[in-house]
Amino acid sequence: MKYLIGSGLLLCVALPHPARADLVLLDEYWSPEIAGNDVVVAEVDTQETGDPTEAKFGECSAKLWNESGSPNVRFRGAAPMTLSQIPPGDCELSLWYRTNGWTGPWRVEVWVWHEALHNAPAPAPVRVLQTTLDGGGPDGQLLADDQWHEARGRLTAGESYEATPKEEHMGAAYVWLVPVGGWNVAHRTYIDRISIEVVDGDRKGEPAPAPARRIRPKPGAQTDGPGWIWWEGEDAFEHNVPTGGATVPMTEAQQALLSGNAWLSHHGVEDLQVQWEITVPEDGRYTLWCRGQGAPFRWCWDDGTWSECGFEAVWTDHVPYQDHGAYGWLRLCWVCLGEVQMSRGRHVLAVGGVPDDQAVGFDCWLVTRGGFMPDGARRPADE
Ligand SMILES: [Ca+2]
Ligand SMILES: [Ca+2]
Repeated sequence: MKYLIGSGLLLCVALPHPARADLVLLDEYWSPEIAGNDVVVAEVDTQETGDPTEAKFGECSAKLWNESGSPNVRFRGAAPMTLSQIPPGDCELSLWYRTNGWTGPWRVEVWVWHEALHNAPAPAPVRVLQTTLDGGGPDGQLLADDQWHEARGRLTAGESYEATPKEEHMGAAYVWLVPVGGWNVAHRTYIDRISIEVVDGDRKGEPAPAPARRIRPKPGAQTDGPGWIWWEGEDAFEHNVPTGGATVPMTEAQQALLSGNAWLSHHGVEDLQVQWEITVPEDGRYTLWCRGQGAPFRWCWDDGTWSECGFEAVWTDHVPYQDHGAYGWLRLCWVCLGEVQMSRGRHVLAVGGVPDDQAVGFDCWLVTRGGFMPDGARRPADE
């Protein structure tokens, strides 16, 4: 995984406003990375299933089920924290669950990816915090009444805690649900909002960033202005970008930096392919602009020839988006891709050619017959 490093300029970033004391690790974007012990795991979108009780918070949760084995899953998310914010011994981890059968105790581990630890030839995430959850039943077992319950546990330091820098942001955070017992029990179990609360010590009561909310893509949507068309990266009508991952907005403050409060992004996609569709109201010569995170890509209109936005492309209007510690800032920025003659009617923009190990993000696009001065997520009509 590679990230483009910021320019080194000291940039002022608006502090997220205090909203709650819980640091939310997972809530509306569930990205299972490892699933073991025959468990099947999937992100649940209650807008699609039509059953709002399948999520405890917001509109999405994770669903785990197995006939044999036991539920063992590692989720990957972003890391909206430093370790200094969540000192072991002073913090409790909270997890909401709803199960119709599984009562085995669960251990939860927090793993992080950190550049400073990875001089090894095969770098890997490390375990920094852990706890065994009290599910509310006898001996801490989960309650299998198919109702939502909170399970909690006091976090202690994991094996790599001491060696991990405490003040730098993490590259990614992982939450690993590890069953302690209860094998071969058929069940269906939902998981929602996993968060950390500082319950003791000097940092108790400190505000944590407000968590992101789920934004629904509107494939084919566009905004028309005088001589320009603007559309969102997340509104692609066809793409192979998974939900979740280390680059989705995890906080409300991050969403505020994005046009439409969302982008089409992931920490690396094999053979990325995306298509957007727009309707051009009148013939003309348009200039194409893209707001993304600076990775190289190729693009093509309709069945035309492919053009290259390479490593030498000039990206401007850099806005820090997410601090990845030693990897530097993941940033939002604009690139001008030149002029294109477009006829009135429907056109398809295809993008591919992003290196597989490159974090990728497309926030929004603009074609305009006039000038354009990039200014974050501000549209031409806002000027
Ligand atoms: Ca949720
Ligand atoms: Ca967007």
